[in-house]
Amino acid sequence: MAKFITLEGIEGVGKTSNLLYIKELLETSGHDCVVTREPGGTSLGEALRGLLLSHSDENMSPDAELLMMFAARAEHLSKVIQPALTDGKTVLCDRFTEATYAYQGGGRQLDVDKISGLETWVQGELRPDLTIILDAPVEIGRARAGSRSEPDRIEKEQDEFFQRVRAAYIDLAEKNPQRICLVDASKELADVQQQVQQKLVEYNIIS
Ligand code: Z5A
Repeated sequence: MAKFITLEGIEGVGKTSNLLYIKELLETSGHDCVVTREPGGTSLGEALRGLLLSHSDENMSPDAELLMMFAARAEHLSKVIQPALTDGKTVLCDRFTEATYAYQGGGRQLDVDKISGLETWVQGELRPDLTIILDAPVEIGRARAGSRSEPDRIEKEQDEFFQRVRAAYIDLAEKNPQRICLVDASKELADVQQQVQQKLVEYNIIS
């Protein structure tokens, strides 16, 4: 029964809004769920998240950013994700390695081989059973995220950065259809949730 499910997309597409809905669907189908997030999910991971998303304008080298994402992930896998899966629980994670391919690979234009090397080192064979990418045009995501709060270090990037992030997500879904799917998140929330439910059925996560 244990499944590893991740939710992805550019900022403001509705990950937070859909996470609880997915948890409810999973629990109704008998999954015992652990909900977590990246970067974060452990005390070290949350401390790294604070550094990664600080409101500072100080530059961080793209390699340092990449390595910190994977440092947080190594801790998260060892302390939370692997133990939960071993215990038969379903892990529902707000972002995971596909975010690294999209943001550090697409957005920062880092060499994808660096990312896949770290992925293999830190995760071994482990990949999510299903990754749902909530996809919407950058203008929609940014408008929804809007004036919610002061933008963090990554949210301060220009639209072109997020266009590359979105394109990288679409590319991941096209290349890995067996475990990564897109949902049209530009629609109303009820419509998005219906699409999400259909994907969970299609990928045999719920019946
Ligand atoms: N990051 C990275 O670079 N590399 C990595 O490897 C990892 C992460 C793991 C983490 O931010 C940052 O870390 C992220 C990528 C980077 N940086 N950026 N940008 P995060 O995931 O914690 O936060 P976020 O991406 O900025 O998410 P968000 O802004 O909180 O957005 P969201 O959770 O997707 O959206 P929401 O809060 O559910 O919805 C936003 C608003 O839209 C809200 O008012 C909703 O009520 C509304 N909404 C939601 N859905 C709809 C629909 N369908 N219609 C209308 N309105 C809607």
